[in-house]
Amino acid sequence: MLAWAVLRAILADLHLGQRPGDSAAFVQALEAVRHRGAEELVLLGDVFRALVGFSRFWDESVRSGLAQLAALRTSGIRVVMVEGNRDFFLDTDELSPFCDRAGPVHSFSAGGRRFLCEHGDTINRADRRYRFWRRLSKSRPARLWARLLPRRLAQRIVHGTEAQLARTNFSYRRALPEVLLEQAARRHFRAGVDVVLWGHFHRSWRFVDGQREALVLPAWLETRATTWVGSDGAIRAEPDDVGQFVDTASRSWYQGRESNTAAR
Ligand SMILES: [Mn+2]
Repeated sequence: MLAWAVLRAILADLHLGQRPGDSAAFVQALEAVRHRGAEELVLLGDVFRALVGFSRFWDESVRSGLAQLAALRTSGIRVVMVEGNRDFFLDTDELSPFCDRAGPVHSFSAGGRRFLCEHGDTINRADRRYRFWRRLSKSRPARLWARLLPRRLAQRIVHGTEAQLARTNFSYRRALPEVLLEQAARRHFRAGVDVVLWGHFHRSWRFVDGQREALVLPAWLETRATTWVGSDGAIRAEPDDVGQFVDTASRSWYQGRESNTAAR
């Protein structure tokens, strides 16, 4: 890592609050982000079991995770949230102390390469149940309900949301939709993107086309992996046994890990 200047740290699918000890591990991960001198932290979606932009929905794990992000910002590091399927209405004023920007897509360039970050939950277009649920849950009426509902009811709905997610996403948790991922990657490549970064699927995958590449990053939830992007545009994962991003053939780091029990 000598002489390799880190610009960005990327964490995907943390699901904070889902596993014991994850809060302490998150603090450590952010400590590493500071220590490496990253300028920006990109959260590639699904930071918590669910994150709604209105504070009435926030439980203790959300509040403590957000406090960590606020502290990171205080130390001068930008925090970007890419919206996942567990994230709703991230553009509220209530969330603004905790991130510099939030949205469905984030892009940047490094070392002359153009990067595009998306969560990846819309890649499987065939999953109509999920697409319906997504449209409904992120709609204007849903937003209005979220603002007006009594707190306890609101929190019950968030917990119900998790159960709903477990059902709707089931149809594509068995295998990565590799053909759809490749198609989506090629669309982005044609639009001038050099590197596409996705989360959501929880395991590593890579597609290379000449100088361009698309990566599915492993879930932090299961691997505690941080992905680093350097000033030269190179990408590295740590710990590196979760998938070597650099100088490997495209198929070699498909992990084939299965986890049918947890909702993505
Ligand atoms: Mn997801």
